[in-house]
Amino acid sequence: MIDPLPPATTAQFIIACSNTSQLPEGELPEVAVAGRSNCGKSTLINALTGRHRLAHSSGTPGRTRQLIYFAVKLAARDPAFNLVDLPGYGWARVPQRLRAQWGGLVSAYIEQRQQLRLVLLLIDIRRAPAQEERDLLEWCALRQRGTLTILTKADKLSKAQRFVAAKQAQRALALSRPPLVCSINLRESIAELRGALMQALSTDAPASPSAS
Ligand SMILES: Nc1nc2c(ncn2[C@@H]2O[C@H](COP(=O)(O)OP(=O)(O)O)[C@@H](O)[C@H]2O)c(=O)[nH]1
Ligand SMILES: [Mg+2]
Repeated sequence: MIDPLPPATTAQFIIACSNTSQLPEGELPEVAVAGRSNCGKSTLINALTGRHRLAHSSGTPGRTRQLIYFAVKLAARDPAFNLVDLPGYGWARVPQRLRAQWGGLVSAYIEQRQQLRLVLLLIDIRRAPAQEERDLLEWCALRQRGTLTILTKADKLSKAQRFVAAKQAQRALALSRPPLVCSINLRESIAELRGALMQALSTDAPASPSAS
């Protein structure tokens, strides 16, 4: 058992949205969490906030097609933001097929949501990035959305294998820097992710591709 990070000052479920008219009002910046089903989205949200049951909605049918909002403030001195758990995707070429296959809700959200600051793209470290991940990154770049790619479940590989996987993902996705390598069992990787989020949120304007 690792020594956990301090739990977030605030971490609470706000709303599950089935359409854009339900998106919460207000100016809070948002960080969206994207990735295939089972890549570790909910688990990472729990680890980030130090609330072990926060995001686990398995066994709640329907939730998998909604945008799940959590209000988060990691520490007293940190900015408040909304963390948005996106439905697991199965998308293809952008933007038309993305719209059709991943659903109008997510594409409308990424395209239009003013306060969206950062899209976290999660990929299981044991899987090579696929076209769908390239498509999402390409589409976010077109929409001038900042992105951060995260390889999850790093504890499943040795340190040497993790390094190779990160290099391969960086190349496959044409990333300007290596992806963040995370595991809920590696405390320092979660601390690093917290730091990256706080840095992204400390900029005044939505991150542009050139800034990410
Ligand atoms: N070993 C390990 N398993 C993980 C990690 N993160 C997630 N998992 C497991 O991966 C599975 C899917 O995780 P979940 O968060 O439900 O994925 P989601 O569908 O993207 O929300 C669960 O069985 C988790 O326990 C990790 O860092 N290490
Ligand atoms: Mg989930």
